[in-house]
Amino acid sequence: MNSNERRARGSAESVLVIIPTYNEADNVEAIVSRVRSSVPAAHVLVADDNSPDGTGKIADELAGSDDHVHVLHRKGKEGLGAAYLAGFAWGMERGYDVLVEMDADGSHQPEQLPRLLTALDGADLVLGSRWVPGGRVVNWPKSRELLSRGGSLYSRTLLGVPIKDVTGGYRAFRRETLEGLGVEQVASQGYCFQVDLAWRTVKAGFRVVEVPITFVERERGDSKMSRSIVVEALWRVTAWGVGHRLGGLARRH
Ligand SMILES: Nc1nc2c(ncn2[C@@H]2O[C@H](COP(=O)(O)OP(=O)(O)OP(=O)(O)O)[C@@H](O)[C@H]2O)c(=O)[nH]1
Ligand SMILES: [Mg+2]
Repeated sequence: MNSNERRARGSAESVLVIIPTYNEADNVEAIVSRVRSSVPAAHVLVADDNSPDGTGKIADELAGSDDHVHVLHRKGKEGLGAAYLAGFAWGMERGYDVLVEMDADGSHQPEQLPRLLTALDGADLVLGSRWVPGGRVVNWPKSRELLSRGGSLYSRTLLGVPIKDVTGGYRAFRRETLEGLGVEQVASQGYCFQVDLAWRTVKAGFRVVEVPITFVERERGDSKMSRSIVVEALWRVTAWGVGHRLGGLARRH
């Protein structure tokens, strides 16, 4: 059944929660079960990049005993952005109405997903936001908070996107939004991937709403955050911002 048929029948929208994983063997089972109990109607897609620690095998076992859980096995580590693009394509081919991004490490609490989905009634993209009133971060050192707040402020100012938490990765997209963005051309990874999608969404004229979330720093497993991810975000956002501003000037003259 495609989304139009589903809508015509008046049934609830179908939701796919995409969870990219790389070496999340200690986290994958807990996050999947928390999503399943928080929003029982939602389906889950684990997009695993052939994790050496066996995350993909655990995900297969979960999928084997629950028809709402699916696994997309990818051949190797290609980054967060590539895993999401493959997950979006998988979900859109199967006609899901709503596609959700969620980290595997528990930072994005599945218990707050209903809040994002409710806000999607009046939006085309909902961002779980740490930096709007009511949003917060648990267990982060001040340095990490400064990096995140600074990254958002820099991107927001340079690109002119009216979003407080533009690097966050807890999001719910309507499928029509993704269809309207030309996501297949997105090459960015990491934080930059999130900025890129948010910026494209704003430029395309879609409605973006931020809802406050409590972001909890990972307790188990290793971070994949690296200096290169931060550097990539910095140079790409700077290049886009300069291009955007020069384009604006050229149009005015
Ligand atoms: N499939 C896939 N998933 C990835 C890749 N890199 C990161 N991830 C996943 O993307 C999510 C976010 O990565 P994290 O390592 O938590 O990055 P972060 O939240 O910036 O860093 P921490 O705050 O230290 O957790 C996690 O679910 C990771 O397993 C990748 O190359 N491929
Ligand atoms: Mg994390």
